[in-house]
Amino acid sequence: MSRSQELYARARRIMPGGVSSPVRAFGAVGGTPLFIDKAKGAYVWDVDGRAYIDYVGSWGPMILGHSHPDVVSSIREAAARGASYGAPCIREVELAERILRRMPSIDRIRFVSSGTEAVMSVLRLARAFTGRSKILKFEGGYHGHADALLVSAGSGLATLGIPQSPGVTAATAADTLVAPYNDFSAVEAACSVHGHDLAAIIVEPVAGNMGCVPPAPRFLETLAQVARRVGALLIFDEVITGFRVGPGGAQGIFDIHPDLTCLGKIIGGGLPVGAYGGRSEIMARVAPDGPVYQAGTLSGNPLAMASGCTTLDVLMLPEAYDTLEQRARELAGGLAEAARSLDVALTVNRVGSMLTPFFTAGPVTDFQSAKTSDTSRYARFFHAMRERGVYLPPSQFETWFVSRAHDAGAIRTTLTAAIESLEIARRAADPN
Ligand code: KE4
Repeated sequence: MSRSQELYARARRIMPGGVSSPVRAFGAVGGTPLFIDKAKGAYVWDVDGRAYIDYVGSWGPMILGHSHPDVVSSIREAAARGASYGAPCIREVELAERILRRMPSIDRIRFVSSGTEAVMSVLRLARAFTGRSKILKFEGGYHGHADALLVSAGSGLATLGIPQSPGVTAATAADTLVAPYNDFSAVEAACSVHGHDLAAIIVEPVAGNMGCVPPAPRFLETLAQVARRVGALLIFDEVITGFRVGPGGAQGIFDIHPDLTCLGKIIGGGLPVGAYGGRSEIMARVAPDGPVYQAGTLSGNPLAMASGCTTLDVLMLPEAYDTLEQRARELAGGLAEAARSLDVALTVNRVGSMLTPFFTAGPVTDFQSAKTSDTSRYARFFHAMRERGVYLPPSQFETWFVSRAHDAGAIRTTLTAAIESLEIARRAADPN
């Protein structure tokens, strides 16, 4: 029995699924989750001492690679000055200034401790500001586990949501509309019927939670126009894309100014963080300036703020994004080429250093087309890559993350493993 298996058995006795977040339990790919012992650069080591090139990257935060020396020392220094004060500190002002310098749509910002907290707060704010109830989200979009967003599409084009989890009430779900991603007519349909009561449209400007799915040309501009026309707010959930796809996030590369933005992951450099921000007149409603209540014991935590400041500083060094782009392009191109040479149906979607190879002929432009992927083939590929020292997201419907630490050698090693793993995945499905 491996050490991971021992620990997993021990954890399952006292923790639901033996994990602190469901996707980590390997439910979509089978097998025993790896317990990670340490991480450095592009690599993680499991508790059995095996090394892996890591494309989970803690689901996005570790864009510099793990244990970046500057980030580690900034956390160490901050810890020596006290882990948490429950009072304002200079680092939260410094991180706020860094973010606002790079995201001009954000006039004012509030820190919280997770992406979920950022999204649930921003929805309350949007409803308070507009005096309306309905929210429009997109099928396959994930915005954390706040009740209002654990809502699936009903049947039909743009429908009133249905609860995606027990414990989410029908009444809550009824205020959430769900439309297919990249579906202009569905957005128009939803807004023509519900526009008068629509508080906000919330979107991942590059979807990451159905796997990586880019916005169709003019999709984001259309959302901005429709929101403005019906008097709703446009919310970009940039928890993944914020400082991932470029120095100004998705709103920078697509040149769209949402009314409100949610951030997380990278702005904490791996420590617990979230943030929401936007136009002054909207943010002025947030307590204690305004009546919209939102609070948090560890919001603006000095360690997370220090880690975020250093992460953004290193990330903004010249050619940082060029290198990320080059490595991710090499990886995506190499995967597509390997699949072509082996006659494996594979569609590789990529925006910057986030990408997903879908085991389908494609194209993959929304959740329904993503779901045409052969998930059992992905599972076989996942384990073949794991056996060859490459650690991938344990689900077809997640995004791979390339970091600054993934050098040319790591990409080459990954592609060598991928050629063998694609063949294994293909053969296992077509034994003859
Ligand atoms: P957290 O509450 O997990 O910090 O953030 C929620 C969230 C909000 N918005 C977007 C676009 C997100 O991707 C997330 C969280 N992403 C998942 C990965 N698909 C976190 C991993 C997990 O749930 O364990």
